[in-house]
Amino acid sequence: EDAKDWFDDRKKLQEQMESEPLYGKYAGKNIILIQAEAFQTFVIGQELGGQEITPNLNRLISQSVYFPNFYHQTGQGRTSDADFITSCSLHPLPTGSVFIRFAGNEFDCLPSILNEAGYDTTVHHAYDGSFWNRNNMYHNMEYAQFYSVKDYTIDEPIGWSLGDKSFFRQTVQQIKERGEKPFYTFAISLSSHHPFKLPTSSTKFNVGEFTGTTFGYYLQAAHYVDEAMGDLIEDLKQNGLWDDTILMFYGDHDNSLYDMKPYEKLLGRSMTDLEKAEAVRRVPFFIHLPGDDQAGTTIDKAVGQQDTAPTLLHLLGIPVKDRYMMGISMLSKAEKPVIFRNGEYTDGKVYYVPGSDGLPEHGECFSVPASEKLEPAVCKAGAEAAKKALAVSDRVVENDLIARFRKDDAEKR
Ligand code: GP9
Repeated sequence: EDAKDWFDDRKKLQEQMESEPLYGKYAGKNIILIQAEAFQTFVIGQELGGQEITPNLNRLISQSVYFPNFYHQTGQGRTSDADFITSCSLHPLPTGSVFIRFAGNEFDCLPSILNEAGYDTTVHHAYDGSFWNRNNMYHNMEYAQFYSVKDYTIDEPIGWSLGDKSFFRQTVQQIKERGEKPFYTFAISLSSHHPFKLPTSSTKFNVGEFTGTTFGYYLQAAHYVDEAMGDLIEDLKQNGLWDDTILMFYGDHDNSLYDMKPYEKLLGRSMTDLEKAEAVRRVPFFIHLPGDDQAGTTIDKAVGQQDTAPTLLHLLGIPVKDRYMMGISMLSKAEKPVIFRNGEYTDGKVYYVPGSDGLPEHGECFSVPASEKLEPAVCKAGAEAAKKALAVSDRVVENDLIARFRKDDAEKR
């Protein structure tokens, strides 16, 4: 009942989008959602030796709606957590991955919602279908089809399997071969996976003083992913799929490089305590709308992966308040903090980092963006609300409460 009350309260924020601009404006449009491996925000708009690291993404962002304060919210389940948070709008678990531990439970995830709305829903990832228990979880999420490594020709071997350039090219062909319905395509890239080192034939990007370092390999991998994205856009245009498609892009989690010195070297300045705390949380997110609608719009509010599904439903005109999702539309005027698995949170005005004992009075509270240390009391109520939201999510996931909520809802009708 306590968890149900939490959701009832959240619904008040979620329903605001229904009377806001853009609600339902893109109903029936195709959707491509790209989850980019270990792709962090600091490479966006950044130059190295006079060259842009991500020229294609920079251009695309200028034609899109961009969220510079978007954060990943993953835990130990890494890529699978990003997928779960984004598609199902809940928190990951304190230990392990929902995909592995609770793949049989009921959730309100995008594929089943979009199936009901008449979409053809597919997920594409050129790796072993059993990794992260994807075969089972995707079946439960009700994707119409999961294209795994066995559905791809390995004609560009990179890292764990197939290079992103070929992966995107073959994914476009797979979409084309499907029927007439509007499509929802979720594509998970892989080439920028740790340890990032690409074959020399795949990258000519000169990383100067970072040459031969893991950080340098990361920059080269990010540049390669950017080229793959540039090729994907061209391919979609050539195949007549660009004009009627909403394209969304986000980074799944950090790159596991936690020494801040190379970041400071790249930026050419020292980073504030806040920037250091946030560095591993910031991943890019943008939405390209058909016809370059809303091009150049920047929305500054603090948002996270959990808000992605509600944002997409906002554009399609599908209410969120009838579902059990924790996020709210990023396009809505409604606001709420972004909560991280370790109890950190930010609402765009403060950024809170818990102490080792988890007590708010022992945590650190920063002003955003000035990075001034505030009295812990300023963040106390937010820290407690964050703890509560995480506990509600855990209770829901671990006890299959959405199944129970739905049963109760049906009985009341
Ligand atoms: C492999 C890919 C990597 O299929 O999803 O997952 P990660 O190791 O980044 O969690």
